[in-house]
Amino acid sequence: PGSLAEIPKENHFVDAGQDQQMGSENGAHPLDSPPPTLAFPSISTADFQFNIDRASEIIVETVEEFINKLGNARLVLVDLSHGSKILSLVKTKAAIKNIDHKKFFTFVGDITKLRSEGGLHCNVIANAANWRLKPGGGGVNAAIYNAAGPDLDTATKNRAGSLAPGKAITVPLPSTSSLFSKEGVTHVIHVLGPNMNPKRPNCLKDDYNKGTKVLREAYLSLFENFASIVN
Ligand code: AR6
Repeated sequence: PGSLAEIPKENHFVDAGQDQQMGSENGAHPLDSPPPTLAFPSISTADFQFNIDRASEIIVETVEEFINKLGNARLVLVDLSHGSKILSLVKTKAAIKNIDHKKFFTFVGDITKLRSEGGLHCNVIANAANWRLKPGGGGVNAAIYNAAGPDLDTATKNRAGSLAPGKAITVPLPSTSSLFSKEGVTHVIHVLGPNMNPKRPNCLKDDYNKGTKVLREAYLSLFENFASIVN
């Protein structure tokens, strides 16, 4: 079970899942390095309360626009649980659009433990950041800063002091960071999505015209940043 041969050859989008993915990577020749891979969380859909159905539409559209500019590189949408609504919506919509599942798939796991616990090597991970680029605050931001150690905060502060909604910024991780040594992550891309939560700064209230524009811009900026690392 879990061999590469079991992944259908046609363009049916499948959830690689942990077992299948582990098998395919472990089955690779030891000298083969895995293709450049960006793991990203669903931006804005938890603490920032962006509508999940609309977000899934935007993810699939922007992935489709970008996927052919990435060569052999891969994009992976990650969430913590098998019950994740965003993963299942995106999986369904990507299948309808016949997006190549070898280049884009969903994966269940902690984005800070993808290689050690999931057997999936992602050299770049995205963070759903806050505008001050501060550690903590819960969600995936807190998880990434905790896993990376103080190096990430230092390296981030060297690059920028804040981020505007819709923008992304690449931070190379020092090799002393445990996220680098344990997981093989060389870069973190911070992304600031639109905020629909009245308790957080810059709330768009219910303005989904603006929100959609900003979330699209956030993903395109994320993918551009990843492409610059890869090329
Ligand atoms: N691994 C993978 N996915 C995760 C993890 C993890 N360790 N933790 C959360 N997710 P959120 P936002 C998923 O709230 O909505 C922060 O406090 C989660 O299930 O982290 O953009 C920042 O400082 C969801 O699908 O980001 C900002 O202030 C996705 O990651 C604010 O929250 C994003 O959830 C940003 O809110």
